[in-house]
Amino acid sequence: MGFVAIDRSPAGIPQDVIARDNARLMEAHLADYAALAARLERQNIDIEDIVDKLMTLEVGLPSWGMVSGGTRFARFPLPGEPSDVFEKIEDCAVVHQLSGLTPRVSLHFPWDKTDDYAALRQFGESLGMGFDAINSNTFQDQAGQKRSYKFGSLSHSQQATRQQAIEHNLQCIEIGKQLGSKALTVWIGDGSNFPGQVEFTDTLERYLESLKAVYGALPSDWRLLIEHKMYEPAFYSTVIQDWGTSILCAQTLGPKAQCLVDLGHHAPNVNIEMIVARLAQFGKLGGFHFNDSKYGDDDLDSGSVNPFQLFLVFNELVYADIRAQGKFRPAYMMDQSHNVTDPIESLLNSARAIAGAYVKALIVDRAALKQYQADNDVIMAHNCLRLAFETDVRAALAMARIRKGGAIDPIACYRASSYRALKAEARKYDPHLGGGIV
Ligand code: LRH
Ligand code: MN
Repeated sequence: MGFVAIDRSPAGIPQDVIARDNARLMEAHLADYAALAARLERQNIDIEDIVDKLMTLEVGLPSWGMVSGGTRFARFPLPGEPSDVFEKIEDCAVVHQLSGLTPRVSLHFPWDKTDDYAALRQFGESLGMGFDAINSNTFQDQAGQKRSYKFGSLSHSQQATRQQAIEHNLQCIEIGKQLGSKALTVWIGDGSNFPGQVEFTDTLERYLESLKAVYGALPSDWRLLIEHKMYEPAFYSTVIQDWGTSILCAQTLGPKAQCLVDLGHHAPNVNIEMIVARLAQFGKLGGFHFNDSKYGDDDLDSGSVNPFQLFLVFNELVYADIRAQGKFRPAYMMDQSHNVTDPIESLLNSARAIAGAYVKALIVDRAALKQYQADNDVIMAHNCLRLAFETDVRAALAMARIRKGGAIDPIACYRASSYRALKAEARKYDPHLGGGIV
């Protein structure tokens, strides 16, 4: 059975809308680009090198972020939001079309369950979209599920429940193979709310025994990404609570197991960029869930609260890539919850923030930085980073978008297309549709 396209409104943004909006902004853009080129040239940096490198940056989109997110208090659906995985991929294609940065979507199962994955893959490819890491879900009970995950999943005290969770992860790998994905992300909510509720060591041993079975089923060219999180839904202990536990598990499992860093999964003020450096140093940095937060796992737009931290993370990633002679390829993905914005606009903004952090990290004068660090010239070493962070690189980001057929001003172009309004007319609107998080 072929894929079921349920609405006939245009897929994507009409090219003439993009061309018209770019024409409106082109003269000012070229002036800004020339000014930035001259500024970087004074630092012996060729802006064309920077744009070429930026053209290789790819960030995966979270399928679950394509609908309005919510909290335990409420979710406020957006008219015209996707109602199934096909419509989610359509909207992902719009983000990629305008940003040029997001050619893959990361699916979550069973939230994105459908009955023909070959058709889904074909549909995605017809819109220029591929499939990033697959996310399993053993933190919710599905209708008709035999054994509950209330007291855990891969680390549950009872073998039968662990086996159920293992089989779900094996099914996710099978789906991923059909979609051309190359990684499985395993985040579990397993933990406890009371001292004494679980025995820490036994619980982690059960988790490792379960994950060994999942690891054993991975195709040779796949990665298993272990995602740590300090708390929630468990509020006293969490089985994979921090990067230390995650790297020990990844080292125990084998070379295909690596750690995924979700920026929101750490206590406030934790030095996440140093965690990134550590995981990269030991060859276990497999991927990211980019977002931002002020308090807990707020899943806010990347770079919207602490853009300097995002820059410092990319500063470590650029350095790790230099140390790896350019062969350092963690899976960059976003994991955000868009509770009060149009998800497409938030993802366009976030893709731009991520690209901006990367470009600013690329223009750090590393030779000067290394010398100032060797000389313990603290201020000059710090200012090497500050100078790069304070450089307005937006013209370089816009040039990369133009060269990928995207928009100089993605948000303005998206609004000029009336895409969401057209989708609100065309798509069925079900305010009770759960985006997954709620
Ligand atoms: C857990 C998490 C995980 C996903 C979920 C949607 O907080 O970050 O990556 O499975 O959000
Ligand atoms: Mn995450």
